[in-house]
Parts: sequence; structure tokens; C-alpha cells
Amino acid sequence: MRLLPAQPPPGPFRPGFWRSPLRGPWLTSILGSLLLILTTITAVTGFLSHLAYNPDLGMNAIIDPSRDVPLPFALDFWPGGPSWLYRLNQGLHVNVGLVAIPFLLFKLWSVIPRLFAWPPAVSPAQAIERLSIALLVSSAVFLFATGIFNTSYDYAFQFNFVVAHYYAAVVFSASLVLHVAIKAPIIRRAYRERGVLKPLRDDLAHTRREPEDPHGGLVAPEPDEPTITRRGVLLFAGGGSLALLIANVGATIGGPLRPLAFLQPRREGAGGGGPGDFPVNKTAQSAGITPGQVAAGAYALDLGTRQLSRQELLALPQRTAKLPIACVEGWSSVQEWTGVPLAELARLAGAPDAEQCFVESLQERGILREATLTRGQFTADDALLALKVNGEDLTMDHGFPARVIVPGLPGVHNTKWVAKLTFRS
Ligand SMILES: Nc1nc2c(c(=O)[nH]1)N[C@H]1C(S)=C(S)[C@@H](COP(=O)(O)O)O[C@H]1N2
Ligand SMILES: [Mo]
Repeated sequence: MRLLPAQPPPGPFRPGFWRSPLRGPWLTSILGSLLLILTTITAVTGFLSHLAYNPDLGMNAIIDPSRDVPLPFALDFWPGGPSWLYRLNQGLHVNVGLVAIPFLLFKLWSVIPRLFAWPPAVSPAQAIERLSIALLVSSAVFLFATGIFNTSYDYAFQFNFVVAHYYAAVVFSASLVLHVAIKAPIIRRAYRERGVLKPLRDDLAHTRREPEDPHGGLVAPEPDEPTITRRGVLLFAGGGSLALLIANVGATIGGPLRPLAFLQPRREGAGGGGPGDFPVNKTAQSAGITPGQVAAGAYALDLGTRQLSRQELLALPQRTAKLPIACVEGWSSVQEWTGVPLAELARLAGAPDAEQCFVESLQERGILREATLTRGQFTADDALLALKVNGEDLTMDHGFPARVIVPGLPGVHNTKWVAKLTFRS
């Protein structure tokens, strides 16, 4: 019994429809190899970022709010320093992820005839393989789309980014490993027969279609004349990557490139060049923090065992450190923070040996209003409850009266407008 006609339907299902002479196993292999390097860096730094975020700990994030029991591995994995640690990790994650996008698009272009293969599958094994490719492509598109959205407009979509991006990454990684394993013989063969880089030397006159591939489906049976070399294709993709990199990397490394980073909303400059003139995601107003809450008579830091006014906090020994805020979105900004070491506050709270520091903000709503720091993090020398930045009182938008700043941690754990610290064992 035949379910489908042997003759493919018209249009893209007919092999003659696809005419680029460039398509073939070698081109797909070289694009795939480059993409594999880029996506591996992006995936590894992504999973590291997930561990730094430590979502299984306290209220750090919300994979499963009912699970307050930390996984032993995640618990103390991410150290409280060196200060550049998360900045480097997330800078790589976001910027290499962006650089991968043009290569992903060209890679998909190079294999598009396979999308219309007829019949769709010749065996159950092939049907499963094609299903795994569907998972690979759809998870990749989802990851890049949500990632870009997140770097451009922090947390704008209201499904949970952390959960969705994380599980898509698990699906992506598993189907990528499978895909590379299945295609390895074809890749090896393409490189053996044509050389890894040799086809890049061909000028336009020598750009011919690849020899028929036994696995079929990529090489055009009725090719047109080439209009670009294979080298040109890679340069074109690379040029796209470079443009994306320039449009973003300034937000990560700062300096003169920062104004060029138009892919990241430019929040710098709003402060008119003063000591508080660096990016703000969440303003005091949007967090619902009122001047009344933070006024001298009203505010006191709650340590559980005792309360400290801002005056009393300022009277404690102060420490100053140059530390970055490095947001998951990929931007970062190094400033000079001054405040009381969190380890000192643990002592004052009567819990010098505490395992965790649970931080709560004056902010009443929102998932970022609280965070849990591990012992390794809050006992780092430069882990501060900051009262000043660049020698001046914190501005309201940067967390006045007091904010957490810990070296090497994701920005999201540097809670602003700190109301209460609970040191617990
Ligand atoms: N209370 C509170 N603290 C917070 C946030 C917040 O929304 N509320 N945002 C966090 C995030 S995501 C980052 S990256 C850093 C820096 O954010 P900012 O640019 O809003 O200062 O502060 C963190 N602290
Ligand atoms: Mo952030």
C-alpha cells in the first residue's frame, strides 16, 4: 500500500527546483563545522551562566519555586570572584551567540532542499533522524530568537525566559550531539575528497558544483551558473557576523565601542555624566520604590537580630572595590563601589559561619526582588553591601540606600534597595 505518490508534488519538492551550484556536502560541512565551534562556546557558557545563576538555590530563580532544596553541585559551584568571571562568561555567551547567527542562516540555506525531500522518509530510522533535525532546527531558532529578545529588552516577554531558554538549550544540545554523530561520516568524506579549505581557493570561473553525493539531495541536478564563490559565501556570512559583533560588543567591554552598540538599548548617558551615569535596567520608579521608604528616618537594614540605619552602616569600616555589574543580557559596566563587606554584616548578625545569605529588597513585586548568595560568594573580600558608587551616595536608580555587589556574579544577584539580609546555615 502506497501512502504517498512516488512522483514529488511540483515546486520545491522537485530536485530541479534548487539550482545553486554551491550547495553540496563540502559547503554544508564547512558551514556546519564553523557553526559547531560557535554554538559549542555559546552552549557551554550558557550552561555555566545557568550554574552561576544557581536557580535551585532559594529564590534565585524560578525553575521550580516549590523546590527550595539546593542541588549539592549547583550549591557552591560559582565562586565569588575573580570579578571579571561572569562578565567574561556572559560576554562570550551573548557575543558569540550573535556571531553564530549568519552562519546558522547560511547553513540552513545550504540544506534547504532536504526540507522538501520526497518521499519525506524512506525508513523508520530516517524518519526518526529527520525528527531529531526538526528538534535541532526549531530549538536553535527558539534559542536565538529568545536570546536576542532578552538582550534587547530585558525580561519583556512574560513567559519565563530562564526556564524556556534553559530547556530549549537541553533539547538543542542533545539533538546537536546526535546530528554531529550521524553526519560525521559525510563530513569526513567531504573533507577527505575535497580538502578542508581547498575549495576556498576557487575563483568564480572554477566554482563548479560538487560531485554527486551518494547521500543525495544537496547537489543541484540542473545547476545555474555561479554568481559568487564559496569563499564569497563564507566572507558574506563572516561580514554579517562582524557587523553584529560591532553592534553589540561595546556594551560588554565598554570604552569607545559602547556608543556603537545599538543592538543593546543604550541606557548610558541618561545621568548626564555624573557618578551614577551607567546603565540602569530597572529604575527605582518602575520598581515602586518611593522616596518615603528610603528617607533617613524610615530606612533601616534588617539583619534579623538587629537593625542598622544608613548612618550606622556608614560608620562601620568601609571597603572600596572596582567591580563590574555584568547582566545576563550581555552588557556590563565597571564602577568603583564603597560599602560594608557582607562578611562583616554576617558577624554583626551573629552568624559568622552562615552558609547562605538571603537578600530581600524593599521592592515588593517581581522575581528579582530577592536572591540567595552562597558562602563562597558573600565571604569574598570584595563582596559588599554598597552605599556609594564612584565616591558619591548611590542614586535611587542604582539602589539607594544600599545594594549588594559581589565580584564575579551575574548582575541579577546584585540586589538593589536592600531591606533585609538573613544569614542562615
Ligand atoms: N531589587 C532589584 N535589584 C536588582 C534588579 C531588580 O530588578 N530589582 N535588577 C538586577 C539586574 S537584572 C541587574 S543586571 C543589576 C543591575 O541592574 P540595573 O541596571 O537595573 O542597576 O541589578 C540587579 N538588581
Ligand atoms: Mo540583569
